[in-house]
Amino acid sequence: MHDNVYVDKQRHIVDFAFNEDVVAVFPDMIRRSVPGYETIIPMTGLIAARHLGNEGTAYDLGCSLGASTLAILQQSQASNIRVVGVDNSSAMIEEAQKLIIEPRATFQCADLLSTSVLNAKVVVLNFVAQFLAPEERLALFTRLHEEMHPDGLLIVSEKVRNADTPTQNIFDETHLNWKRANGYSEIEVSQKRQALENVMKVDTEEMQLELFQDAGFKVSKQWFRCLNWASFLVYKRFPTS
Ligand code: GEK
Repeated sequence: MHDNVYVDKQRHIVDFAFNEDVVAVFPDMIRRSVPGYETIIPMTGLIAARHLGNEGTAYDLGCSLGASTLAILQQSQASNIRVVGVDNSSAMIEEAQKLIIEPRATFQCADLLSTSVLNAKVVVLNFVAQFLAPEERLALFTRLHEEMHPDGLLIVSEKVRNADTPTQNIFDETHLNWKRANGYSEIEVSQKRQALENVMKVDTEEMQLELFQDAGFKVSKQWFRCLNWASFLVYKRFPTS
């Protein structure tokens, strides 16, 4: 279904929320708004499936409709793996449960800030930490580090910003042009931007890497970047192969 959430001029732009209106158009919205989404999701599946091997649990925190959950399951033949999708939007979880009917998948409607990932080999946070308050992020990553399997791998994708203004302006403007090229009108672009302003606080790439290190993770590698969208592989211990 085509994303038309911000087509009509709205008198007050309410803060962006993952409600029924957004759920209905979500795959179209995210594909046309997040550069690299269509690379990051299948790669998440490949990387996570490789890391899980024959058994183990992966959590897909902030799973929305379960795109990463599905990508992992599609890339693994192992019957002893489990993927748990977690989202605090009941509209998202209800739809994900309808879309992904697979014995290895379960979904929970819960706040990821209070969801245990005990012994998880893989935890995916694709475009979700950016919606958390900045002061909550270190505590979250520290707890994930404590709870995960000793061989745990985090896959974190985020919107980032540049510390230097010229680069930030070039990337920002190119992103807006990309959205226009993807069919969004001026009014859609500006209303969505206003709606996201209060709910999305983004860090620089350097701040992201520092956050993972401060939380206790040994190795963080950025494996993808397109304009201001980046994805990181974050290891609890040094990977050996
Ligand atoms: C994808 N990962 O398709 N607890 C649980 N869920 C949350 C929380 C929270 N505290 N805060 C936000 N969410 C997905 C895309 S979308 C990204 C993730 C975007 C959920 C929120 O309900 C929404 O479904 C998701 O995080 C963010 O790869 O829309 O830009």
